[in-house]
Amino acid sequence: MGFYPRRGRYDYAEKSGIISRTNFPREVVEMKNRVIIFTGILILNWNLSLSVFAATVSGRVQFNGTVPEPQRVNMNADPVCAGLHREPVFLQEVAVNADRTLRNVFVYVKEGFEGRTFETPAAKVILDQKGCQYEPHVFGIQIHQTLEILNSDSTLHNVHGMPTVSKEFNLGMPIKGMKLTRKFDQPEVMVKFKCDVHPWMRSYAGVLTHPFFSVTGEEGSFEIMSLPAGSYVIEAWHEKLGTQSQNVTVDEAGSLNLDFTFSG
Ligand SMILES: [Cu+2]
Repeated sequence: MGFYPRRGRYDYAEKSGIISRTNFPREVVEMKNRVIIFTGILILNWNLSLSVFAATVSGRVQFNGTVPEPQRVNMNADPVCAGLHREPVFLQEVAVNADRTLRNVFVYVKEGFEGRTFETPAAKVILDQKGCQYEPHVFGIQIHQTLEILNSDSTLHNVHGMPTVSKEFNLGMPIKGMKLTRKFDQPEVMVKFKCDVHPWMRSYAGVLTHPFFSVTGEEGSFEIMSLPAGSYVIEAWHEKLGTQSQNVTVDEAGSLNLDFTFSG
């Protein structure tokens, strides 16, 4: 460790222009190299813990109780909308699959990433107005990520985004093929969208700081992948049946099965 007392001398010599940094004695260079290698290993370990050694939390959302009668949507107020459907259209509020699992449940990490920041995905999220319905009915998006709102119908839609912590917007989209984009600055579960022309149209966005979310579909299943080892609160949200949460701890490369049951 003889270089410590000599360090000041070399610092002085370097600042004075007597020597250049490349003329440092071998032990100083070796020590610097060791620090660089050690830092590199630390960064590598951190990245591995976020990618290779990451867990998956998956499961299903069950519905327990009497399945409500599906509510048929009456689109006669707008003949264009009515003309777009040959088959009856039903509200998507409590959508129970044949195996009694529940669709349109937003499952996400509610707690566990406080103080962490995540890259904004370059991919945009698309909210389509098609057949006078929103597609998707429930979705997730990260803060600052682009939301593209489309009108695929030959009729006027008025998309009314109703966040409470970000800026509300209310925009007429009269032309088929029209697009507009919006971003949310703050996380919020959930942001409601409605159409002021067609009162049956509803959509809900879970706006998060991170990408760890999933929405249940035809099999009522969800999957949250690439979750770093740690302890989290996982919440399941349903627009009519409320929320439920569970505490989980996942280790490196672990997989965890988690089920939720909502009662109707
Ligand atoms: Cu509309």
